[in-house]
Amino acid sequence: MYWLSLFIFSVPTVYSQIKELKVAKKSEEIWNKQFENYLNFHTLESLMDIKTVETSENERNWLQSLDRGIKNFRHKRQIHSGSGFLRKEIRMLTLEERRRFFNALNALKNDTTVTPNMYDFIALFHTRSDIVRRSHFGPSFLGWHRIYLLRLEFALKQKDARVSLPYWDSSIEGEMEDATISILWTPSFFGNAFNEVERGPFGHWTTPDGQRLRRNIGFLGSLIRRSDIEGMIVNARNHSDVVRSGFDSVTFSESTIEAEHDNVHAWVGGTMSGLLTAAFDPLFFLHHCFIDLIWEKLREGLRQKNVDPESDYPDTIGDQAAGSPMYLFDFLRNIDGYSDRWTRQFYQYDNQPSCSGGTQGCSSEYLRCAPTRSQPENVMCTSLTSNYVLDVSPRVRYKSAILDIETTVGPRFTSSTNKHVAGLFKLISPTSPLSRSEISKLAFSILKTPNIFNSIPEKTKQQLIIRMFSMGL
Ligand SMILES: *[C@@H]1O[C@H](CO)[C@@H](O)[C@H](O)[C@H]1NC(C)=O
Ligand SMILES: *[C@@H]1O[C@H](CO)[C@@H](O)[C@H](O)[C@H]1NC(C)=O
Ligand SMILES: [Cu+2]
Repeated sequence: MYWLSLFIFSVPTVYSQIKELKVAKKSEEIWNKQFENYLNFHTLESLMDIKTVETSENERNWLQSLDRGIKNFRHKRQIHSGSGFLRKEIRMLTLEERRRFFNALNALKNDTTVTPNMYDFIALFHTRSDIVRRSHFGPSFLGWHRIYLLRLEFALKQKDARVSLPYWDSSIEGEMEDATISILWTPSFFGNAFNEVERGPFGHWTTPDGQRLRRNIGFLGSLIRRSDIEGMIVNARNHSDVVRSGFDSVTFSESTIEAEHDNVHAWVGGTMSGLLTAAFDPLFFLHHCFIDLIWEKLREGLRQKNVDPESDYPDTIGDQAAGSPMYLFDFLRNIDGYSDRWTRQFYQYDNQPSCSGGTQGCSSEYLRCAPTRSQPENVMCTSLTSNYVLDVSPRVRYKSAILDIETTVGPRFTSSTNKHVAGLFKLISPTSPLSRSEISKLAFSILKTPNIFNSIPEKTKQQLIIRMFSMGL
């Protein structure tokens, strides 16, 4: 189920609640029509049963222990700037820090004192349509996820007090020629890039409905470019310019933080590409941590324009309004998520990896300064590639693509599906390593999937059809 398909999924059950957001019935119908061809409810059926988390007393106590610090945020009189913990890019951690982080995640996953386990207990909140609707598509997106990340971070700290949440700077991959061979997709970092995740720190993980984590790196979506972030920060006059204002503000050309974030979910593919399944892959939290960093930079930019990011909450009615309770964290109001205190009191961000100041290796053995796609004349930090990257053979990519097409076909908010789709076309050739029936299956899956087919350049399409014809498919 792709990102945003929740919209369709949730319409019957939450429509009455959506009304107060004034989403016109008409636009809902347009949405339905636009996407009905793409939708496939397969992956959601099993989640329906587990989407409501019943909390026992034990579970409530645990949640309270996690949220205690968050709850007290308003009572601290003195704020010592820079006294919080430091969030670093995953490749900037020492080996020891990275080992501790992965261990703490696994300790949460192994701890079944709450149901089904501590990690999934937190992730399951992101599968509930009521919660998800109130924390996406509008101005609460930024503040809500900031608090959600803190909840996981405090859980990690209960397992190992020295662990902080790292972020994944996906703009590094965004500058690579071929990000599918980035060091990230090795057992030392996140494990497999394609198909089921069988290696690395999450190699044995399953979701509560018994599925392995899946990825399909770079097949759809797009990564955040440094220049896009910088442009957004320069151009934003206030938060209203960069946040959505409801379902019907979602367009194909919007320049919002949430849209940028959607595209990265799609780019990772598999588990991460579904709004309701994404949080089962721990990469979710590192991705959102980077989104939160971008927001922090944007807030600095607003301050320089004499806009106070704490009080600059877009005019909104309904449950994403400034003064409405923050859903799931209803001891807070939505506008509390925009408070400066979170980054003053709780955490700060380490500098993004950079080549300036003579840090030859970007202060990481996994990064190096090199010419990049967007700025070939300049050097920027870019990820090392690895011979140990898992499963990038054409056959594996083919299987992964088929699986993603079959199980998670949906709308995609990017006009240009990237070159990996074009790469798949190369498999549709007489010299392909695939069997004839595999070639035929792949070709027809692409043809039958409008949002994939439509995003392919016209010329490539013609080539595809000619090639299929000449192969007698
Ligand atoms: C979690 O459980 C797995 C599988 O039983 C085990 O291999 C791993 O060492 C455990 N990790 C932690 C941190 O408890
Ligand atoms: C954001 O800026 C625009 C343009 O200056 C303005 O029209 C709008 O009212 C501002 N929004 C808020 C919430 O201040
Ligand atoms: Cu989310």
